[in-house]
Amino acid sequence: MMFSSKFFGAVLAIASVAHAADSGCSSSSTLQIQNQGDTSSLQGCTTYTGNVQIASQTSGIITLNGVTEIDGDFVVDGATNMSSLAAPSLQTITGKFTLNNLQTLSSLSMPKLTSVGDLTFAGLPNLASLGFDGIVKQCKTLNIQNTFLSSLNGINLQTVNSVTIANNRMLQTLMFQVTSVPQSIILLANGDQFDASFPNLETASNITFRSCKSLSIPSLKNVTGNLGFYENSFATLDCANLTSVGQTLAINANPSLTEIDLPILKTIGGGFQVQNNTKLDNATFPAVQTIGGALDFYGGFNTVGLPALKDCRGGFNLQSSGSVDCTPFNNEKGPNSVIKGTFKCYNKVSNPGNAASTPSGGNGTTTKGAAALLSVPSNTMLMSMAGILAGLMIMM
Ligand SMILES: *[C@@H]1O[C@H](CO)[C@@H](O)[C@H](O)[C@H]1NC(C)=O
Ligand SMILES: *[C@@H]1O[C@H](CO)[C@@H](O)[C@H](O)[C@H]1NC(C)=O
Ligand SMILES: *[C@@H]1O[C@H](CO)[C@@H](O)[C@H](O)[C@H]1NC(C)=O
Ligand SMILES: *[C@@H]1O[C@H](CO)[C@@H](O)[C@H](O)[C@H]1NC(C)=O
Ligand SMILES: *[C@@H]1O[C@H](CO)[C@@H](O)[C@H](O)[C@H]1NC(C)=O
Ligand SMILES: *[C@@H]1O[C@H](CO)[C@@H](O)[C@H](O)[C@H]1NC(C)=O
Ligand SMILES: CC(=O)N[C@H]1CO[C@H](CO)[C@@H](O)[C@@H]1O
Repeated sequence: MMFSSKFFGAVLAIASVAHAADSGCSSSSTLQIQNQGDTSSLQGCTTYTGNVQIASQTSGIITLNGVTEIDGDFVVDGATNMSSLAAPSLQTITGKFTLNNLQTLSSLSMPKLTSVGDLTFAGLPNLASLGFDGIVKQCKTLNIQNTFLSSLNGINLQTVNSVTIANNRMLQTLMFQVTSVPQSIILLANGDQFDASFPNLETASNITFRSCKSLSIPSLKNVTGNLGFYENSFATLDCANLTSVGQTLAINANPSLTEIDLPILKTIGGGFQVQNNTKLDNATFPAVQTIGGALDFYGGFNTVGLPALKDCRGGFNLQSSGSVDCTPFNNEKGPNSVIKGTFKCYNKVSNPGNAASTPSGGNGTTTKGAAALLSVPSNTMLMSMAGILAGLMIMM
């Protein structure tokens, strides 16, 4: 084979361009982009090592051509006049990917993006869709707040450490395949029909679900920290596989809730709250044995059942405007019995409230307990001392 010198010349020219660009493919100082011209320094780089920032005065359309990986942070903050952002070849951002306070951004196109370090999108009132056609599957933290997004199509995480999705008023659906979230999941104040689904989620540290219309967490087994359901509009709360909550379990102010199914929940390490769910008639937890903190229930219940309860280490407050039967709980109170802390059980209360409130107009009993003394691990010596002290307190 023969090559013309003209051909070789062209090859050399391309090589030297590539070489020149290579030397600019890494920097310890942040690369500032103020207009489309400034993106040319990324164009010849397959991987750019360093942080890239689009300046706040940037306007119009910005396209990052060529680059497939940013090994660093990519931040766009306060560029209120930037309308469109594209990166046709970008697959990976290893650090932060932040889009913050971009008032006119209406188009985002990153069709090859699959992996991001920490994704934070906030204050994007005109961004209706993500433009991640390649589907982002990996992300350490995901935080999306105050956007116009109507779907998270383009994100389907197999692994993530924490998820916060809040105040996205157009967002009506979310489904993630994750099985374990080592830190937290927080979903709050999204669309009025917001349907959240975690079909494979088995464990997480802290979980808050607030103002969801429907929720599916069929595989959830353990929450090691807090688990809270607040102001949701679903009628049934179903956690068929949940066995333990490490800290507080709260089911509060869910106005449509009529049924709770936690059939195998056994252990709650902290407090247990079922409060102000105005349509909930029956709060029965067939398998709950241990409550490490206080039980604090109030509402309109006619039935409250804790048939397996063996150890409630904190106080017990049950106030109902309905006709709950306090007899089984009355029989379980006392420093050496099941319910160790301060005990209140009242029915027909006109305005039922939490443990700190004094029930009015109802019928029931209050018994001071020794909860404060029992925060130390149980041991017979301490238990009997607590018993004596509790006795003394009642005598005084
Ligand atoms: C956006 O454009 C408007 C009108 O041209 C200008 O007044 C404003 O300063 C620009 N904002 C930024 C952050 O550059
Ligand atoms: C879980 O929530 C508790 C209480 O807010 C907090 O102290 C703890 O750090 C959280 N854990 C994680 C892993 O986020
Ligand atoms: C619940 O747990 C059981 C036993 O581990 C398992 O067979 C079942 O598939 C789980 N259900 C869901 C929906 O994950
Ligand atoms: C009870 O829940 C409703 C929402 O269902 C809320 O508006 C109200 O403030 C709550 N009241 C108390 C005393 O928590
Ligand atoms: C209350 O709920 C439990 C568990 O779901 C059920 O077994 C029981 O029959 C219900 N009681 C009433 C009075 O509805
Ligand atoms: C309060 O409870 C006692 C004992 O269960 C019962 O005898 C009494 O009738 C009740 N009073 C009211 C007002 O419900
Ligand atoms: C840490 C913790 O509480 N682990 C429990 C998770 O749930 C399984 C049953 O599904 C228990 O066996 C673990 O002890």
